[in-house]
Amino acid sequence: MEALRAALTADQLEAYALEGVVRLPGAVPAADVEAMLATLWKRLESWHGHWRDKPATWTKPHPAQLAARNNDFAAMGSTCVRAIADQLLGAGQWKDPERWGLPMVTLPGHYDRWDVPCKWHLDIAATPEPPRMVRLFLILAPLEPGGGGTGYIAGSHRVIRQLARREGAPLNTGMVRKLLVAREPWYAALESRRKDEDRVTRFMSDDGRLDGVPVRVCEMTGEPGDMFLMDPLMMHATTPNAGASPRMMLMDGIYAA
Ligand SMILES: O=C(O)CCC(=O)C(=O)O
Repeated sequence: MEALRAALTADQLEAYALEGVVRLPGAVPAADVEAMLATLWKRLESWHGHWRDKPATWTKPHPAQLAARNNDFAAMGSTCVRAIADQLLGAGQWKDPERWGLPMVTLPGHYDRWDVPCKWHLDIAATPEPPRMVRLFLILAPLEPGGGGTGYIAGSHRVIRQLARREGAPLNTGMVRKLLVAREPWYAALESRRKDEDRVTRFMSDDGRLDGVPVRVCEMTGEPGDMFLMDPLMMHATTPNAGASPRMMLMDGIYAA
């Protein structure tokens, strides 16, 4: 099935341009996903003592340092992913990451409830023409709402581009946040730590606006093998895992050569 998929459809390209994130169901074959999940659990077990079949051992909410000096997660660069990189960056004009797949794990049992995060960031400086790259997030285990999937502000990549164009200089995360808090009430409220507000209703509904652009907070959810493509100028955040299962994802970026 996966090998038959060419690349992004016209609808997916439009969603990527407007929303800045698009989900690609089944972008990596199931057998490869299962093998990568088993490898990641081996690292959690031997490096952190978090055993797959013993939730009582899941004592750290965010086990870190799960990367290794090998290419165990090379299958993240599936046929589908390669076709998409060819489409967005040009065939023969990008190179494989040195090592595929940075693990992102959030273990359950540490948060009573899920809420919209207050602190958001960019991974690169905002410029009107950001680097030509494809940013990828792969789901390795079923990921339900509230289960710790990466949070993002759909539409924010367009806001950030506008901002960088207007300011005429590269803007790091701190500068972007400061400008948005000063100028945009929706964003100022998003970053505020007020306790008396239903943040899910306010920030995950369709009526948010930043600099004239419709925006809303979303979280990545889906099935093993689903891949999210995310614009490099997307504001994003870690979210709590208030579900019952570990959040198991891999993340990577492919750059134009
Ligand atoms: O999902 C997460 O934990 C956040 C990921 C993130 O912040 C990043 O990729 O820079």
